[in-house]
This record gives sequence, structure tokens and C-alpha cells, in this order.
Amino acid sequence: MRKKTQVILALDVTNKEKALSMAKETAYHVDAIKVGYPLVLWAGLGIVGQISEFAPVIADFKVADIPNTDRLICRQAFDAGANAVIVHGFTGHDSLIECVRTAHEYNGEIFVVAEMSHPGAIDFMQPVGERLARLAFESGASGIIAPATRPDRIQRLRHIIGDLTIISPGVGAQGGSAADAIRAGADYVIVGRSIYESKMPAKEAEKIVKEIECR
Ligand code: OMP
Repeated sequence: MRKKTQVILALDVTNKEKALSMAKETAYHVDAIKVGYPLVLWAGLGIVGQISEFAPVIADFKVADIPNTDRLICRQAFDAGANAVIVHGFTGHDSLIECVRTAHEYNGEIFVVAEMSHPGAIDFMQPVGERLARLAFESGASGIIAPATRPDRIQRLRHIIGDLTIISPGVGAQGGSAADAIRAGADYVIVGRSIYESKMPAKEAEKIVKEIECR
């Protein structure tokens, strides 16, 4: 994944035309576009290929199943044109290794959720976040998801995964700051509503890029 602006757009809109026009409009300001269930269930998996004409696509399918099912899901995502897939780590080493193996067949990447950004993640995920990060490292994943809402956790997880990539959601609408997340050790921030609900999405994306540059 290119690392120019360090911003990933979470394109959670449920309108195909809006998704395509927003991808086109913001592509210059983002390093990748994350596409997940809200858009894919609305527009179909073909939207992944269409968005990939504007920017690399991260398929956020939070894959969490037995290895065989995980492989089938990841294949669908990569065949559709995704560059990376987001998977859960709590399913354990064999599921994760199968996702990574499948990604490598496509020269693709796997990002593992280590700790989510919402308050409820403290209930079950945070206590095992460091183990999940270690498992991601040992399984050969490209990186992890760590919360921009808790930069101290990004810092902690960074120590565990070394040079792996950290992509970090929770900026803007969830209260996190892009500059703080990058300063804490994230490589990219994931931003959804602040950009796609803005009247001027490209300008909003540019503003976040500037905030990161001036940190
Ligand atoms: P906004 O809150 O609108 O900026 O969107 C954040 C995006 O990141 C959404 O697509 C979420 O599904 C996603 N996300 C989180 O918000 N928190 C997480 O812990 C993990 C993700 C994710 O895996 O992308």
C-alpha cells in the first residue's frame, strides 16, 4: 500500500453512485479506500473492482471463521480486486495463517483486528489485544488494527509488532485525533463519516492530511 497521505477513507455509504463519485473525488488525498459490509451488501461485490480503479481497496469483511471458510471469503475479496482484507484474530492461529496464505497467493495483505476503537472493545478485546497483536505478527500478517481513540494502546501494540503496519480507525466521529494516532505509532488513520458526511469530502480529507503533516 502506498504511504503518501497516511489517510484511508472508510467508504461506508449505501449508495453506489455516491460511493463511486466520492472515491473519484477523494482519491488524490487518500492512500487506500476501505470498503465493508454497508457498501458491499448494498452494491454487490463488484463495487470492490470499481473502487479499485481509483485507489487500492481494503476489504473490511472482519473475517472470523474456520480456516476453510476464511479462505473462501478471502479469495472472493481478492478475486474482486481487493488489495487487502481485514480479519479478526480471535479465531486463532490456524484461521489466521490460512488468511495470510490465501493473501500471499494474490500478493495481497491481511490486517488483523487487535483492539477495536469503540468503548465496548474494553470489555473483551482490550484484555487480549496484545496477544492478538502477537498472533498477527507470528502468523505473517501485514499489520493490525489499533484504536485512534486510545493512542496509548497504539503505542503499546507498536512495541509488540515491530515494523508491521498499524491502521487506526476512530478519528473524527469517534473522537480520536489523526495527529495523535500517527504520533503514537500508527502508519495510517482510517476515516469515515468525517469525510463522507462532509459537504466537501475532498477538502475534509485534505484537512486531515495537513493535520498529520503538521503534527
Ligand atoms: P468512522 O467512525 O465513520 O470514521 O468510521 C470508522 C470505520 O472504521 C468504520 O468503517 C468502522 O467499521 C471501522 N472500524 C472502526 O471504527 N473501529 C475498529 O476498531 C475497526 C474498524 C475497522 O476494522 O475498520
